[in-house]
Amino acid sequence: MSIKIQEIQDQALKKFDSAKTSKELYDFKVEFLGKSGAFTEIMKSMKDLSSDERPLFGKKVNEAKVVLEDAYIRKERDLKTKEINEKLASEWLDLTLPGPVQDKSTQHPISLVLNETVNILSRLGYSVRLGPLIEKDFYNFEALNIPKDHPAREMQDTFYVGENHVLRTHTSPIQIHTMEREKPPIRIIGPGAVFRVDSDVSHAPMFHQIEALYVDRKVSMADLKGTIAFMNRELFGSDTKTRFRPSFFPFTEPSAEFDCSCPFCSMKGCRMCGHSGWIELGGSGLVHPHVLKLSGIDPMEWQGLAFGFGIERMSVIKFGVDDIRLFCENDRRFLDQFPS
Ligand code: FA5
Repeated sequence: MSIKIQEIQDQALKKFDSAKTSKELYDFKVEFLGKSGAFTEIMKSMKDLSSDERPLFGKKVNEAKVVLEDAYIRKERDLKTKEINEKLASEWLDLTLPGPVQDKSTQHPISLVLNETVNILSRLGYSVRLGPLIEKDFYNFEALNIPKDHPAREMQDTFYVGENHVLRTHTSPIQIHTMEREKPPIRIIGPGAVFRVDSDVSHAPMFHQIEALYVDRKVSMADLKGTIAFMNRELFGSDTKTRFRPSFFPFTEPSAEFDCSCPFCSMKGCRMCGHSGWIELGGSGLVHPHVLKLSGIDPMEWQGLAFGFGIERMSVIKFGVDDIRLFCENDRRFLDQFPS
């Protein structure tokens, strides 16, 4: 019997030694030491032995098992080390290789022009104020001298939010919020999104405006014209001309729309300026005395100038984009062309 045990042990050691992978080694372990392995089989023959022989037999089997367990652990450790080394050798990383190209983000063209315009007006002493996108009817219209049923409400197709609230149709309500909260002299700009029921190549349902308001003693149309002409020259180049056309806004008196000379054709006339040589930018005027009074400011002591313009229009001129709707489509092929 002892010879048989020795034979199995030798056989197992040989197989363990020949194993090339941990998996193969494990299979050999099962073959000899597993539940139905060679040692379990040989233990079955114990019943044929005399009671004197049995303890010695059991001892020999256990000794052989210990030898094999030790051999298994050693071989398994060697194979694992070998496998890790092979893996490290085949999967080595060249840290000197260039990394994957990162998608770099760019600023949205509207943000670029908005920030640039805010910077220009900041240099003239204007500081930023913001207002809510959903406005009370009062701030969007009535406080701006546009009472209910006034025909001027038709000028701006409005998205209504319930009875008394609207998505603001312009940034002019920021004028009112500021005059209610602050005492003159006031010199503020209010940038932000505005909404109108409007959509074609030069009109979007959501677009951006910047409002400017300056309230002080002896503010005149000369201040208004000088400020807007300066802003246009800074934005579009020193040879840019500015034109004012008499117009009507219920919250300013007198009122004027302002245009800049077309930079695409040097005022010869082209598709971008509708062959007129001029591109419309926004509305302006001296704050109506009634609006000052409604906001608690004495029009006999203080005067104000105000203007508001569309950032998308400015961006069209700045970047030569001829369809305003491209600005809100979020197409990376379009957006990636702008500087970061
Ligand atoms: C106003 O919104 C006045 N609140 C401006 C103002 C402020 C006048 C202060 C006097 C004093 P208007 O509706 O004209 O005015 O719009 C101003 C500018 O916004 C337009 O000249 C144009 O540049 C831009 N704009 C108007 N509608 C759209 C639109 N649907 N899509 C893109 N830009 C638009």
